[in-house]
Formats: sequence, structure tokens, C-alpha cells
Amino acid sequence: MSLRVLRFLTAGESHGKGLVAILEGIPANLELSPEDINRELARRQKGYGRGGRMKIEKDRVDIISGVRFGKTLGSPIAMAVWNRDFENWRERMAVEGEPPEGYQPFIKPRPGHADLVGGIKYNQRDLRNILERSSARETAARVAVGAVCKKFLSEFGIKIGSYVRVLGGYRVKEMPLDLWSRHLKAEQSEVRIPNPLEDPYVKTLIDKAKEKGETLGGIIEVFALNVPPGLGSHIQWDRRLDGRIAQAMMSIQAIKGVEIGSGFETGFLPGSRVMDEIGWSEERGFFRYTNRLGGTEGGITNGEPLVVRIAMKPIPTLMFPLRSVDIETKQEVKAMRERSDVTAVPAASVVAEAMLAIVLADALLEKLGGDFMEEVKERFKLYMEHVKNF
Ligand code: EPS
Repeated sequence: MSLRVLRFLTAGESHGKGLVAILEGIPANLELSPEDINRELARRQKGYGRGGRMKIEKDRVDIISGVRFGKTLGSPIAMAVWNRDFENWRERMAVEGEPPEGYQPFIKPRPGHADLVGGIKYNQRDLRNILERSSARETAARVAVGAVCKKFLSEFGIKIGSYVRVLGGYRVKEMPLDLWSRHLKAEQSEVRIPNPLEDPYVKTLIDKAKEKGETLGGIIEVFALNVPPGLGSHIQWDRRLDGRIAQAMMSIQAIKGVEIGSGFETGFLPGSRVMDEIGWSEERGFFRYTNRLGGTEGGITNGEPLVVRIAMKPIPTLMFPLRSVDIETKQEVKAMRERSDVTAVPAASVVAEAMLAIVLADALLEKLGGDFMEEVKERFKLYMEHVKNF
């Protein structure tokens, strides 16, 4: 587990009653409203290329505990996001009784999904018992947790954003914009790209993929600004912040690669074109002339923007199904098809922001300690003075 101070768990099946999350460790007296969370939930639901499900759901948080009169109590924050689609699945997802008449178990596993391996591992012959939990619907709960962490970080001026760099093999044109402007542009784009003029082209790619029964992956950049130096530590493997970020990112459904800063590119370049030279000025204190290493050195943040890129594979539910095997007859069949998305790269971008927020909130609390916001803020002020005077 990569978290050191915060703890959170999610529960819930994709077509069950709902998703729940419990987040523990957020200090008392943080101002928090359902709207802070609902805003993020709505962002995750956007994105061209999603299937019919997003028309059914309108994700809203139900805060069950941990907040009173608009402020956190320091107690666990329990949150639920109820599934509207549960109405259509009530019988098939019932807690008691037997499957309804005519119910067909899911026996044709999709390559690339958890269906088969999960079925073997948990001894389930109806693979729906696996897919319901492996579904990326679970990310709604993570985004709720991430929204609370974002709110906490915002009290220290830390901002998190993201945008899509590649979708369906198309590399979006590099924009001569700072990171936050790219994020703001992406907020206006239906595919979360920093150049909305290219939206029509990317949407055509998605339409074409849909016609062919294909799905599309991509590459996302997620970043954090105003991160103080000194989060994470070089002294032990599991305290390195880059490792903690990588684990959090890889835990997102369908993510197959993570890099920080220039990442894999650093393996192709000489040292002089990889390291970030150090400067100092009265106004900025220590700074780096470049940010090729993406804001960490020795597993510790260095005060530059934290820049993380992740690769998402295409969604495994193909309408042009691949070869599979019926787990009962052992005959070759085409994998199961069911309603799904053509791409969820824009949504994953919002999920990646949530995961980065969770790791950073945890690392900041690890650095500062404190049980209530006034205490944490006082310690932050003192620490930032130390940084300035070093
Ligand atoms: C998903 C399949 C689709 C997606 C779902 C993830 O759901 P359904 O089977 O109900 O059509 O829409 O994502 C969400 C529901 C969501 O909220 O992101 C899958 O199999 O992973």
C-alpha cells in the first residue's frame, strides 16, 4: 500500500446499488461541500466516445459521515455514489434469492479483461461476478476521494490538472502553452485535448473505431503545480514519491504504463540533456532551468511542477469480438459483447488527477502532520520559511 497517513477503500459493483468509499486521515476543519465532490464526479462522466451508460447515470455524492456544517470532523469520511442503472439490474444483482428466470451466466471471457483470470482465482463460473467489480465504474468512488484530497491541497495552493496527449494513435499537436492553460483548454474539449480545434478530427477517429467495433486507448498527462519541495523521501524504497505515484497510476483500470517527466525518453539521451540545472534567485529561491525530470529527484519533490504521463490500453469490450473459449464447453467462441465505451481516455484523465491528489495529500500530511487544518497550515508556513531561508 503506497499511502502512509491517509487510508481509503472503495466498494461496489458496476450494476449494484452503488459505489462507496471511506477516506480516513483528512484533518478536521477543512471546508467541504457536496458540490466540491459533485463537480469532479461530473467531469469524470464527460468525454466523447462513452457508451449509453453515461446517459443513465448522473453521479452525485451522498456524504454519510465525517462532515458537519460544511467542515470535516477528522473522522472517516464515508461517501456513496448510487447507481441509477441499478433499477434495471435489481433482479440480476439481487443480494438474496436466485438468478431470475432465463438469466444467462457470462461464460465467454473477454481477452484483456479480468473475466477469465478473476473467474479462476475466485472460482466463479458466472464471470459477471468478476466483471462487476473489475469495471471502471469503480473509479467514480476514487474520484470522490480524490475530490476531497484536491480540496485539502487547494488550501496550500496546490493545483492538479490533466489533458490528453494521444488518443487512438493520434498525437495531439504540441501547444506552446503552460500546463495550466493546457488543462483549461482541455476542460473545453469533448476529448480533453489542449487544442479544441482538433476535437472534430479526434471525434472522427472515435466514430470510425465505433463503426469497426474497435476501441481506442491513449496517453494522458497529469500534473500538479505549486508542490513544495521535500515530499517523499530517498531513504527507503517505499517512501519514494515517484514510486508511490507510479503505483497509484498503475492501479487505475486499463493503465499499462507510467512515466515521470521525460520518462522513457531519458534512456535515449546523454546526461547533459536529462538533468535540470540548478539556479537561485532572491524571488524564487532554488529553481531548475528546465523540468525534464518532472519534479522529482531522489524520490523527493523538488518544487518544480510534478509531471506524470500514463498510457491507457483500449477498452477490452470489443463489438468486433476476439477469439475466446467458452468456459463450460471449452469450445472456441467469440468473446462476450455488451454495452461499453469506445474510449474512456478523457475520463481516465480525471481519474488520474484524483489518484495524484490522493498521493500528494498523503505525502503532504506525512511531511507536516497535524489533526486540524489550522495546525497543518501553521506547520506548512514554518516549513516554507525553512525552504526559503535554506
Ligand atoms: C465498463 C463498461 C461500461 C462503462 C463503465 C465501465 O458500463 P456498462 O457495462 O454499464 O455499459 O460505461 O463505466 C462506467 C459505468 C463509469 O461510470 O465509468 C467496464 O466494463 O469497465
